[in-house]
Amino acid sequence: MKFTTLLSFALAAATARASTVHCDNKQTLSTAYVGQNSGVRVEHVKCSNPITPTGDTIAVRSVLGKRQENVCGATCNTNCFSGAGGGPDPNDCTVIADALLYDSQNIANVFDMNPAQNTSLIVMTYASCESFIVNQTNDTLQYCRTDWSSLVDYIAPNCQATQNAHGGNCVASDGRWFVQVQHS
Ligand SMILES: *[C@@H]1O[C@H](CO)[C@@H](O)[C@H](O)[C@H]1NC(C)=O
Ligand SMILES: *[C@@H]1O[C@H](CO)[C@@H](O)[C@H](O)[C@H]1NC(C)=O
Ligand SMILES: CC(=O)N[C@H]1CO[C@H](CO)[C@@H](O)[C@@H]1O
Repeated sequence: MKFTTLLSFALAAATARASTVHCDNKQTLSTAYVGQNSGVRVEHVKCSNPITPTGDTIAVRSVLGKRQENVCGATCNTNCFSGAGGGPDPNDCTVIADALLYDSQNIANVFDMNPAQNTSLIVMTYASCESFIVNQTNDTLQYCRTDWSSLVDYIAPNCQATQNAHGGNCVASDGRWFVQVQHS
């Protein structure tokens, strides 16, 4: 997949961020259970503050004239959160990745992150693992479950204790979205 080489390259370079994401006035607007055994929780969450990659100061971008855009396959840069301990069990993350693949075949591969529908922050949780995706623009972005699945499968084992890490993220090269994997 397109981002794989870029991920490997970026992983070596950046490994110095904490994993805490701050959500003010958290509202969970919907909850569903997905995957083959319906064991993975999916929530649409609303925070009153924008969710940005931790320790990152990437400016939020707005591309004029694009109210809706499919960003499947877009490149992103991986950062591991440094320090061993307190990260998710990669085996639990695999269950999330598998649920995303299952849903890609049984619901749809493409999904919307639509600010107007409160779907700009989607959180998936299974046991010790949580992965979320954030739309950092005011426009609707569409992303592919197969890509999200690949990112979870990549970040979880490559940003674990044996790498002196406890989860990580992948920030879109254009700064418009990011995916994070962390302890639930
Ligand atoms: C979005 O969330 C707000 C609560 O923060 C709610 O008032 C509004 O109806 C929601 N919109 C949709 C389309 O669900
Ligand atoms: C997004 O919308 C909010 C609320 O309408 C606004 O405050 C903010 O400046 C907008 N951000 C961008 C990048 O357009
Ligand atoms: C969940 C989240 O962080 N949504 C953000 C999407 O991007 C807009 C524009 O920057 C923010 O206002 C939202 O908070």
